[in-house]
Amino acid sequence: MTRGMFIALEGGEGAGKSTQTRMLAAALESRGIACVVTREPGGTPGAEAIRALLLGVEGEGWNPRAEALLFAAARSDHVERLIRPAVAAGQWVICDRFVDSSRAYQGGGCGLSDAEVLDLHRIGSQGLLPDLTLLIEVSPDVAVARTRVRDGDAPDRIGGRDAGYHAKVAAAFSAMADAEPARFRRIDGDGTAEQVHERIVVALDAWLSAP
Ligand code: T5A
Repeated sequence: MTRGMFIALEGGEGAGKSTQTRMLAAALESRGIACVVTREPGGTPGAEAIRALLLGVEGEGWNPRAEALLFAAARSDHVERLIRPAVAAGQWVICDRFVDSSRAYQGGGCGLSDAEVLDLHRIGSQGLLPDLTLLIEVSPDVAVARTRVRDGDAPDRIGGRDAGYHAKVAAAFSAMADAEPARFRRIDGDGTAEQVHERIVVALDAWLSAP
């Protein structure tokens, strides 16, 4: 059996990752490629329980190091129980956010070093990286308009942080894509969902046309 593929979609709030994750999986399934669609934080019962701890707005929240540890713990369970077995079984795993979100949010946004975040990932998930990371980038005003339509005035604990925080997150994602061009593909997320989907299909051409 051939090994599957692990694709992560990344980007800031309202970039359209969840929408594009669903559209990509449907397009792959229509080509006969078996897909597993999942998300972070979450994807397994244990990781979903940690998600509720991280994103719920009750209580006083977490300091940046505790937050990073919780994301890493959720990811460890997700990788061990879902992602690695699915890829080993020949499936394509399409994941809405992965470790680069920790590097951007807990690193770029909260001030942990990239080395610290990657150390946690090495311990928790043996440093697993996606085969391909699609970074969806939208202008800040588009992101705000989209999240407002979806969340109204009730964002989650991290989505509700201020514009300065989200600008640091976007800059961190951009720097990662520049530093790792072999793994990242930058996708312009402005325009309709269908237009963005077409850009993703083009970016995947090399993998889809492989024998
Ligand atoms: N986090 C996560 C960390 O801090 N560290 C980590 O390690 C990880 C994994 C997760 C939060 O946790 C943080 C990041 C996040 O703050 P979440 O609820 O899972 O939060 O949601 P997000 O991933 O943040 O989802 P977003 O808010 O970023 O939205 P998406 O998935 O990018 O966007 P989507 O597809 O839900 O679309 C948003 C709205 O826009 C519409 C959709 O219909 C929806 O209403 N839309 C479009 N409208 C017009 N044109 C398009 N092209 C559109 N695409 C989507």
